[in-house]
Amino acid sequence: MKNYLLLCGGVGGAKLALGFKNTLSEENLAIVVNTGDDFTHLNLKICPDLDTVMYTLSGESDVSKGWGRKDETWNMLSALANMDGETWFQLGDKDLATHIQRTKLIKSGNSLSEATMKLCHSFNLPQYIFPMSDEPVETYIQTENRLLSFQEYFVKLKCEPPVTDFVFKGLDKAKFNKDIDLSSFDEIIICPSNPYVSINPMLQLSSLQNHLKKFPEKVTVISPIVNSKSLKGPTAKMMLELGHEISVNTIGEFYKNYSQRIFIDNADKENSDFLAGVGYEVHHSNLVMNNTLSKNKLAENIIKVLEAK
Ligand code: FO1
Repeated sequence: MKNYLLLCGGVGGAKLALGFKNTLSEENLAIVVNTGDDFTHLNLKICPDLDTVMYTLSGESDVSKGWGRKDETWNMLSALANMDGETWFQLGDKDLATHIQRTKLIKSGNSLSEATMKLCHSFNLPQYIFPMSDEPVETYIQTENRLLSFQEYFVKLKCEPPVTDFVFKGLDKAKFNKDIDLSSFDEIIICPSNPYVSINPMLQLSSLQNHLKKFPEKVTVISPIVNSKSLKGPTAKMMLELGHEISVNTIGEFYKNYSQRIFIDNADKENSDFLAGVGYEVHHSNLVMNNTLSKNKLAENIIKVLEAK
């Protein structure tokens, strides 16, 4: 069996990561997760994408929301609301424990990678979830009037302001996770996550970017756009605001310097010729993952193609 590295954002990427987890043995899998959405809120270090992947892989996620924990209670949040506290970013009681523990681990000298490993251990997960970097990279959304921090844009303003650009702060000091030896992976999968705010922060880290550009034959993109719609979140809305067509063609153009293989949904077959013209080997599958079976099936289809290479 080959070794697989997944590059993953939050909700959409986590679904495919679960399919890979259910299909591969743990020594063949590593998942590098976006940390550009991380922020400090109520003095707590919050890493939404790491949490989403950790909860999803451990069977602890709230599947209907995509983020947060299942069987959650909200006592802290309603007590905070009664005090006119800050409640726009919803923290459930069980989820809060994760942020308290992570903040404590980091304040007592652990790196984000070490804190992630310890948290994953408490969810009975092996060590295959890694933050993209131990140094902070912060994603900002440029809108017509203001530069918004990511969570302010995403949660507080519900992705409403039109986007004109993205800014990633901290890149001068940030390095790709040193625990990941890129040369040890046979295949690299770009999960169906938002290319602009979930995958692009990682691509800005030079050692990862250089590796993908050097070995694009090892890199497979899974489209987050299906039938001219985002599988999840604001990808399609952002595409439109940036002046691009909402289509798998735009995904293909975005990753063309990093990858030579793309999986698109059966509904987008008519775009295959365009993508082949851009230089991709094009594969078709059902990319809509609305239950465990479809998550596993997609992972199996991708692995089957890549094992046969
Ligand atoms: N997303 C929301 O839309 N509203 C929330 O109140 C919210 C709270 C939250 C708390 C912890 C956590 O780990 C994630 C949370 N998310 C929330 C999701 C998250 O902010 C976004 O889905 C990602 O940043 C985008 O990938």
